[in-house]
Amino acid sequence: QSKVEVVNQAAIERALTRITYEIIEKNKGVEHLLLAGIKTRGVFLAHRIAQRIKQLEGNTVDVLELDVSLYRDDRETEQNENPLPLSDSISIKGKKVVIVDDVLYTGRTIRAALDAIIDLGRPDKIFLAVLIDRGNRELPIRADFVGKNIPTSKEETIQVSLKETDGYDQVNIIKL
Ligand code: 3GP
Ligand code: 5GP
Ligand code: MG
Repeated sequence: QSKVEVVNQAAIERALTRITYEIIEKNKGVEHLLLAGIKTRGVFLAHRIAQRIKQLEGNTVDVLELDVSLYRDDRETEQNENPLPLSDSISIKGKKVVIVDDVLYTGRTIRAALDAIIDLGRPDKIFLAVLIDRGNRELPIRADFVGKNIPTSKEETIQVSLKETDGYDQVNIIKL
């Protein structure tokens, strides 16, 4: 097994800063913006983008925490679990939602996230921001904002470590 660092802490910070500028530019500001982080690391990345928006624009943008495991088409789920992943009281209607995740791979997680969000209301628009796009899509899904494209084979995985969950920021390719 080999482990190679592909993105260091400074590069992660810069990528998030660039993505934040891109989001602000694409939306012509941050009005009606809502960040939807996908658990676990997507939530922390969404909070970091929200912090940057606050610094740059002065506005507070809500961060919704999405748990899409119940919406996946390739996972067994308990029928009586609460299907609503919403951390209550945030309205989706008329919002420009930016889904935030750490790694984009087959696209099935994002498809599930779209289902989850649309179940909650009708947003004006949905964007996708990811820290790493590792390729190998199985669905017609693409990201609007990408930190870094890292083409991988099926034998490789991307290890994303973040301060909030792992104590440090780093992205590695793990080869089995
Ligand atoms: P995350 O919730 O912080 O994103 O899927 C559970 C965790 O395992 C995820 O953490 C993800 O980062 C990590 N993981 C590493 N490799 C893979 C992989 O190939 N597929 C999936 N689904 N998750 C992976
Ligand atoms: P997808 O549904 O696009 O195949 O995978 C996206 C989700 O699975 C992401 O939320 C991510 O956490 C996880 N995932 C898939 N492949 C990897 C990977 O190589 N590394 C990490 N860290 N997560 C992955
Ligand atoms: Mg993830």
